[in-house]
Amino acid sequence: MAQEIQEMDTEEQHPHHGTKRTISDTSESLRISDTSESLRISDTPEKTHRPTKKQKRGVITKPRPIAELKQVPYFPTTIPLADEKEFLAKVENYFPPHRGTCMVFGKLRNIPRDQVVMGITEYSYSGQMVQTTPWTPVMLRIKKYVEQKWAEISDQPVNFDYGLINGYNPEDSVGAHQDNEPSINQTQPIGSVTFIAPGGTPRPFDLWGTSPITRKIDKSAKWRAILRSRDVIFMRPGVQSEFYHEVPKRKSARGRRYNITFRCVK
Ligand SMILES: O=C(O)CCC(=O)C(=O)O
Repeated sequence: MAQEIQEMDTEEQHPHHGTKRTISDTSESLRISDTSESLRISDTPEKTHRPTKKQKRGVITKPRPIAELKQVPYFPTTIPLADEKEFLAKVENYFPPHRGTCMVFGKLRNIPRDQVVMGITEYSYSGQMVQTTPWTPVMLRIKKYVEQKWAEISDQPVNFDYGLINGYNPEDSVGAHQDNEPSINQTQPIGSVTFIAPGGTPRPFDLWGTSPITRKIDKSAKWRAILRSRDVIFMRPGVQSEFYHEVPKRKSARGRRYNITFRCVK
C-alpha cells in the first residue's frame, strides 16, 4: 500500500443545523438542496445557505454510487452466512497482540487498525513488516468463494495468493491510498470482503478519482458504497492507478468491522 493520505475527513458541517452530519446522509442533503425546503430557504432572507469551507474550495462532497463504476463490481451480502459466523468467531485470534507501526510523512505512527496477512510468509507495509500466518480453513473457503464470484464476471480466472485482514475499531480508518506496492500483481483483480461484528455499523468505502495530468487525488470525483457484512467488491486491474480508496473516519461508527483484501503477488 502506498503512503496513506491521512485525516481526509469527509464529515461536513450541516449548513442549516450547525451540527456535524455525515455524507452518507445524502437523502437529507438532497431533500434540502433539491426540493421544497430549498425553496422555502431561498424565499426566507434570514436563512441563507452558507457554503462550508470544502464547498468554497470546490470540493464536491456528494459521492456517486460505486455501482456506477464498471471497474468496481459489487456483490452485496453474498458470502454464505456460515462462513461469516465462523470468520467472526475466529478472526480475533488471527491478529498479533500489538498493532503495527508505519511511516507517515517521515514519522513512525501506529497503524490505526489491526492487521494480519494470510497465505504468504513476508509482507511489509510502509516499510514495516506485517505479521503473516498460514491460511485457515474458513479463510480458504471465503477465498474460493470470491474467486468463483470473479469467474462469474470475467473470462480470466484468478487464484489469489494472499489475504490482508484489517480489523477496525469504531475510531479506526484507512486513509486514501492505492494498493500499488511493487509486489502486487497489477494485472489481476483485488477482491474485497467485509464482515461486521453483531451490533456494528456498516461503514463507507470511498473511491476518489485522480487527475489524468498530475495523477494526484481529484477531490471533485468521488464514489461510495456503504459496505455491509458479507459484501464483496472487486477492484479490476487498472483501478489502483486510476483511483484512490479509503475507509473514512465516522463519528457514528459502532462495533468492530473487518475487511479482507485478496491479492496476487507478481
Ligand atoms: O477496509 C476496507 O474496506 C479497505 C481496506 C483497504 O483499503 C486495504 O486493505 O488496502
